Amino acid sequence: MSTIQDIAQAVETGKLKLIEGLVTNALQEGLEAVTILNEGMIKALAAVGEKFQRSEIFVPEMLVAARTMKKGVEILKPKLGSGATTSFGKCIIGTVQGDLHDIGKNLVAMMIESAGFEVIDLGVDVSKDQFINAITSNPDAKVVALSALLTTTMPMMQDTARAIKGGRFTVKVMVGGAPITQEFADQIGADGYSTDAAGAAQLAKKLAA
Ligand code: B1M
Repeated sequence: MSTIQDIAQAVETGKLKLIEGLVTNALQEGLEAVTILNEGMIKALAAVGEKFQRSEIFVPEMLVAARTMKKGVEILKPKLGSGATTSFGKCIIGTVQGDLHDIGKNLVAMMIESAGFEVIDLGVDVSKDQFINAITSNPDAKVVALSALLTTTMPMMQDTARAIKGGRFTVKVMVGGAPITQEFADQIGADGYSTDAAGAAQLAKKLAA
């Protein structure tokens, strides 16, 4: 029997080979995908971050934990979407320049897609100019979603949001990521902020309406 604790332990210790079986078993046993994600995986990565902060582990361990989580999310993906059929248009998403974290951004992209958007994912380390080029190439895009996980990349989020808002674009800008707050979002002129992926999908729909 796979428990949430087994899954959390596998993510925390980077047991890449075990995660697929553990998540598959947990789903077969009736555990909800969203519970596995929130209680098993996201909490485990938070614990990894705390260990890193205390210098109990280092970047390679953090990386293997991230890969293990990504593998687990692949298995959960078909179960996490809402299967919405309404079309809300295009959403451009990316992690801002200098920032390589993409697990949260990918979850946000997945939830936004399943809420009924066509998602254009620019990936990680996306410069202000790359965002502007994507908006120029997709003038019908409704929302641009910027993610940042590092306090050091918050200024880049600010530059990007301000460049978009300062251009002649109708697209709405939403922001999120662990260090981002509503106050910061207001300060940089973003149209919206969400703390998590499910909230981000709701927000994107509201902004696109
Ligand atoms: Co990094 N890292 N990391 N890391 N890493 C953090 C963020 C850190 C908090 C760890 C710590 O010290 N406790 C710390 C940042 C400290 C700070 O800035 N104050 C940190 C550091 C320091 C670093 C390096 C600088 C380490 C080094 O090299 N010395 C380096 C930077 C590299 C770079 O980006 N240039 C680095 C590297 C890495 C790895 C590559 C090893 C790996 C990332 C792998 C990957 O993403 N492919 C990694 C990891 C895994 C983490 C932690 C452990 C986990 C991040 C994660 O994926 N969480 C993280 C610690 C932590 O977060 N507690 C840490 C799970 C994910 C689901 O949550 O991304 O927060 P999150 O997304 C959430 C919400 O934030 C929100 O929704 C998501 C789901 O609910 N959200 C949005 C995210 N984007 C949103 C956008 C929205 C709305 C909501 O709208 C647009």
